[in-house]
This record gives sequence, structure tokens and C-alpha cells, in this order.
Amino acid sequence: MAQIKETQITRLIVDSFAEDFRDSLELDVAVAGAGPSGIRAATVLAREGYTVGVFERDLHVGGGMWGGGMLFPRIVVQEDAKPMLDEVGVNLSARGEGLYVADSVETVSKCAAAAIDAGVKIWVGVAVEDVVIREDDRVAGVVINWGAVEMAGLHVDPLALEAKVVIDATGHPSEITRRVLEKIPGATLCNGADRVPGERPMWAEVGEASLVPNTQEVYPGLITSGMASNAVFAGPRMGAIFGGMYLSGQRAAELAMEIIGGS
Ligand code: 48H
Repeated sequence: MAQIKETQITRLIVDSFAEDFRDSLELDVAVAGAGPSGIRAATVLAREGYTVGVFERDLHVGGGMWGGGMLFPRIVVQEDAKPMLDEVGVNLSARGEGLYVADSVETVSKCAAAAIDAGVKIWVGVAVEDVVIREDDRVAGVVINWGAVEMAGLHVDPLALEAKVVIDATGHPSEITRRVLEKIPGATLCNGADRVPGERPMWAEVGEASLVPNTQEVYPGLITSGMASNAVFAGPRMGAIFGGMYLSGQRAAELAMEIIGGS
């Protein structure tokens, strides 16, 4: 057996990290949040040849999906999102009326594996704390810091990287969109709003139906995806049905491709 030296382990980790991180400094798309919608958007883009980085504050991917509905590790998916889960091999059990049930742990794991296989770089433990702006206040990248630094409340200056498009897939808080409105004087969103109203109370059918139309370029260079879209446009919440999150991620990827053009 080869001799194992501690310094060698350290060197391998640091060098490998640095190589990948350097390759991620100029991205086509930076996605904030590795929940279902962010992972779907990133997968679609990477399959089309775009360079994509997903930055996730937590130490794991999956966002709000792991816990299924009230910690019962199951999710519901409707017919129009089924092909996206079939494609990555998630087992769906038909329960009539166009609804399917899946294991939430299986769904998170297989979707994340598909993203990685497509070439998405997922950076866990990294929070997006701000955006980079350029002429006309266009969003042109993300400002990142360790999630642990943020949690500890330490004053540590961040690093930044460029992206042609940023996707706000931060879920209910829609953090990136809120940050843009807070920090750019006079900024308004594509609907003229100068604040994020947040989501409305639960109405599953309308909440699901509004996710795709609410997935928009809300500010030049910034697209919302998933629950962030309903928070920005005051769509209702929907509980543990997840088809709309995948459809919204798909739409966010299509919008990003329209903005960027050919890869
Ligand atoms: C880096 C960040 C930051 C940041 C947050 O909440 P998510 O699962 O988001 P979606 O939109 O893909 O899915 C929403 C779904 O999970 C859900 O909440 C549903 C269906 N709710 C219905 C209801 O009625 O409540 O994932 C967002 C991810 C999380 O992992 C966060 O940790 C992460 O984004 N995140 N990552 N930088 N600033 N903010």
C-alpha cells in the first residue's frame, strides 16, 4: 500500500479545489441556491454547454425538499413535470388524477447526481451575499462568502466572480432579488415594483400554475426561479408538491439561454 502522508492529503484537496474554483471565476450562469429549481436550471444549462456554478449556503443540496411534507419524506409531482424526473431515474408511483408520489431523498439525490454528471459545479457552504454590477446597474456576477463566516457574524470580506446571468433560486426569502432592491438606489423590478411582497397563503393549484409565468428576468441580468418567483410576484405557496419547481427551473434556464445566446 502507498504511504499516506497528511501533507499530501492536504495538497490534493487544496490544489483540486483551487483548480475548480479558478475555472469558475467567469461563468455563463451563477445560480444562488441548490434547491429543486436551482438544480434543475443548472442541469439544463450545463447539458446545453453553458458553464454553471451553483452556490449553496447550506452544507447540502436539496433545499426544502429533503423533508417532504411535514417530515414525511415523500413529495407529490404532477404529470407535466414527470418527464424531468423520469429522465434522471426517479421512481414515481401513479396515484390517479395525474398525480405521482416520489421519495424525497431519492429525488434530491438523483437530481443532484444528474446535475453533477451534466458538468454543474456545486459549491456547498458558500452563500451569495451580494451581486456584482456593471454599466446601467446590470447584474454581472455574484459576491460570495463562506456560509459559516456568515453564520458566525464575522467581518470577513467576500470574493466575487463574474456571470453573464444570475439566477435567484434562494426559495421563499428570494434573497438576491431583495438585495438588488435594497442596494441599488431607485432600482425597480420588471413589473415596476420596488419591494418584494413575499408569497401569499397556500392555494396549491394557483401556486403551481403561477410559478412558470412568474419565472422572469426581474432585473437586467437577474432571473428568479422556483419559490423565489412566487415571493417576488406574490403567488401563493403550494405545500409539498414540487412539479412547479422543476418547471420553473426549466423556464429559468431557457430565459438565461435567450439572454446569453449560443454557448
Ligand atoms: C446561497 C442560499 C442563499 C444564499 C438561500 O427553498 P428551496 O428548496 O428553493 P426552491 O425554490 O428550489 O424550492 C422551493 C421548495 O423547496 C419549497 O420551499 C416549497 C415547495 N414550498 C411550498 C410551501 O408551501 O412552503 O432551496 C433554496 C436553497 C436552500 O438550500 C437555501 O439554503 C439556499 O437556497 N439559499 N444559498 N446563498 N444567499 N439563500
